[in-house]
Amino acid sequence: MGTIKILHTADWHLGALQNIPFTTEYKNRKIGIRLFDIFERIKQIVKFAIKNRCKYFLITGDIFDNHAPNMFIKKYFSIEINKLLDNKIHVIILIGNHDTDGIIHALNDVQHLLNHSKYLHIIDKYKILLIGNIAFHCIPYKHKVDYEGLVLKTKQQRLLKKDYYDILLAHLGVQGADAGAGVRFLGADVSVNQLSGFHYVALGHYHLAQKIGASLSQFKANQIYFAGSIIKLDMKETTVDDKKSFNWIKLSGDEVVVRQIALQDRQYLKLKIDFDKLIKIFKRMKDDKKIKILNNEIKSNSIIYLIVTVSKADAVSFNVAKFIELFKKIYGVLFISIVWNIVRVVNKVEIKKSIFDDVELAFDEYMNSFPPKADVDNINKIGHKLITSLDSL
Ligand SMILES: [Mn+2]
Repeated sequence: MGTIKILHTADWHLGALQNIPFTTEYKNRKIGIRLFDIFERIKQIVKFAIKNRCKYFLITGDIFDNHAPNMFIKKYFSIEINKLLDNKIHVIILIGNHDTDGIIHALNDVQHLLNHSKYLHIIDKYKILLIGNIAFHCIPYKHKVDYEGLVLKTKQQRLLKKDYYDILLAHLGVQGADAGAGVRFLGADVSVNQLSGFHYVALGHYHLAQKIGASLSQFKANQIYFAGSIIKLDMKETTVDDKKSFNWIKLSGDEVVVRQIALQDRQYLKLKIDFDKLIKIFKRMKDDKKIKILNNEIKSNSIIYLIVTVSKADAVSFNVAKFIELFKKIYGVLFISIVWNIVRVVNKVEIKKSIFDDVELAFDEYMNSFPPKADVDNINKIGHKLITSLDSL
C-alpha cells in the first residue's frame, strides 16, 4: 500500500477583518487588505495540495467568520475548493462555531446541492466518513453538544485494522492547550487523554498552531494538532510570535509523519502612543525623517494600528489625513489606522471616538450586500470625508 497524503488546515475565517478600508491603492483591488491576505494564503495551500498530490484535504471548522458570508467571499471560496475537486481530492469540511448561528450554517446551500458529490463532504453533525482505508471520525461544532461523549463514542468505532487508519476531525477546545487570543469557550473542553489512540487528530478552533499531548508517549500514534489560523486574526495576536502554518501528513504502514508547512504573513503591529509623541513623529516626518516608534522596526507593507492616548487639555492642530499620508510614504506601510483613546475632552473640541467605526460600518454594509462597483467609490469618499473632517483638530 502506497503513501497516503493528507493536508490539514483550519480557521480560515473568511470575512474577518474585511472592513479594513482604503485599499484602493493595493493592486487596484477594492477589497480589504486582510481579506485579500486570507485569499492569498488559501491559494498557496490549495496549490501545495495539488502539486504534492494530496488525497484528502481537511478543513476543521471556521472556514467563514460568520454564518452568512457575502457572495464575493463565497465565490472565491468555491473557486479554490473547485480546484481541489477537479484534481479528485476529497475535501472534508467541518462546520465550526463561526460558520453557524445555531440554525443555519454558511454552507447549507452548497451542502444540499452537492448531496451526490463524491469528493466534497460538508459535515455539520457527528459522522464517521469511511473513504478507502480511512475512517474519518468527524465532530463538528454543535451548540451544547457533549464533546467528551462523542469522542468516547467514536473511539469505540475505530477500525483498528492493519493498513486501516482512524483519523479524528473536531472543532473544539482542549484543556491545557493554548487557546490564544479572541477564541470563544465552547461550553466544554475535552482532555488530551481523551483524544489519544487515533492515527492523527485534526483540530480546529484555537488559532495558535500547536501539537498537543506530547506526554502521551505510551500511545503508538500520537499526532494531535491544532492547525491554527492562516493569518493573525486578532489584534491581541500581534504580541504573540506565532508562526502561521498548515499540516502535511503522510501515512504509510504504521508510520504517521507530520510536517508543519510555514505560511508567510505581513507584519501586523499595534502600537500604543501618546498624542504628544505622535505630534513629535509628525514634525520629524515633515522633515522627511524616520524615527523609531517605541523600539519597533516597521517593515514595509505592514499594517499598523496606532492607539493614540489624548489626555492634555490643549487643542493642537493636527492634520490626520496628512499624517497618514506621510506615515505611509516614510515608513512604507500598507495600511495605518488611528484609534483615539480619549482620556479627556480636548479644549471644547471633542474628538469623536466613533468616527472610524462609522467607516467600518459602511464597509460592513457594503460587503454584506452586493452592490455595483460604483458604491465602493462612494463609500471610500464618505470615509475620506469623515477623516478630513478631523483635520481642524
Ligand atoms: Mn472556532
